[in-house]
Amino acid sequence: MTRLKTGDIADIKDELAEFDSRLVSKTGCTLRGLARRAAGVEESTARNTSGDVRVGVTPISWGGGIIGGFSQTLKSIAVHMGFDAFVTRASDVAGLAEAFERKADVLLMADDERFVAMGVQSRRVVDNGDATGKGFAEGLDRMAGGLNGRSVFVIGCGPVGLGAVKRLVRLGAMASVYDIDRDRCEDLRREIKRSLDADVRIEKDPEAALLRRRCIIDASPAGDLIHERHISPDVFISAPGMPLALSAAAREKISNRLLHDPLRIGTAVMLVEAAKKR
Ligand code: 2YJ
Repeated sequence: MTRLKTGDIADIKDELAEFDSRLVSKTGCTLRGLARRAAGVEESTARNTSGDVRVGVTPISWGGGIIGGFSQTLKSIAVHMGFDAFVTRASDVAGLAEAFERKADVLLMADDERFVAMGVQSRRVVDNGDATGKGFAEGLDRMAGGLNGRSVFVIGCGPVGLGAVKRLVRLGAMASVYDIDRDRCEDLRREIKRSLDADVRIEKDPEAALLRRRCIIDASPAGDLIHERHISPDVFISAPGMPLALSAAAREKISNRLLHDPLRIGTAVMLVEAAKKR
């Protein structure tokens, strides 16, 4: 998993309204709307439409340490979505206790290994990888005009790729996957069979798959995988992977048919899922 840097997220909190406008033009959904769809929560669910859900964000100093602006950015995403949110004054265990004492309904925190939202009442633990995968699959569905019955190529079989494939199956898409580690492909395939009784195809040749498929999710941390030759006018790419896998020329050519974001979409889906009632 890529560790975010201050520069990756520096502009997010001041540009959420602009991000929403761009997201609406690509997908027809705001961040909140996309997260609700990905999490399967009705627009009319009052608990998620009002500010009666309190989100406590706790900075964590373990490992690589606190990333400047990270917690404030998470708070601003939550506030933008209509939640009542705060960042704890203390970090780590003291901060977690503070969030609880200040009556947070959702606890949000990340170290170098995991980024989670925990629903205090629901006892749900929502992982960023799973939520990000779901959010970007949903975004691709909206951007490409529906994925039901269509083939989608997913690069990367980690938690984000798995979350994406789970959502793709629910959207009626046929998923194929590739990972440099073949065992991870097999693990993903087994898990999808076990949890959803669905089949996933494993691609052996990523270059051939990139040339053949029109709907692509890049859930890998590799970067520099997708080039100009892979971008025909009917290609749509949803790219949660950091760094972005598209070359500058590919990015230019794909124009508005690319969905990429380091933090907002995954966090939004986490918050909606963690705030769900049991
Ligand atoms: O609290 C802090 O400021 C830090 N402990 C945040 C650490 C953030 N964690 C990461 O960057 C993880 N590697 C994963 C983030 C996944 C985003 N898609």
